Amino acid sequence: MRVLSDATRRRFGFLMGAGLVAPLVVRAHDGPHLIEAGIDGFAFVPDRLVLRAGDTVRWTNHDIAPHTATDKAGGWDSGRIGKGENADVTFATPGTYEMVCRYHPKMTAEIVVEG
Ligand SMILES: [Cu+2]
Repeated sequence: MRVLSDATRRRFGFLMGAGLVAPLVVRAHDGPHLIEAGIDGFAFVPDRLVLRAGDTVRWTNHDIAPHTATDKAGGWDSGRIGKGENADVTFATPGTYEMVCRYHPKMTAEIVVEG
């Protein structure tokens, strides 16, 4: 088991308290998972996700503005996600995907899909 420094522990505790730590990594082998993620303050939260092929990510938009979760390479797209709405994307193919919002190009994130 990895030993965390006090500073790391404090930071993690802070993030947990702020509700910002989603289940980032899904390691179980008991079938596909649904991973909840958010869009908040014109940012994908979290901005990096590691999942397994077959998993689905559900993005919920907490902003007033609409957003999208879109593969920069054009392989997949959530479509428009309005205020309070959510959209699912299922990742069948392993790889590392750079994600962007089509309406706000500064909103980026990385999706790592393990085989
Ligand atoms: Cu956006």
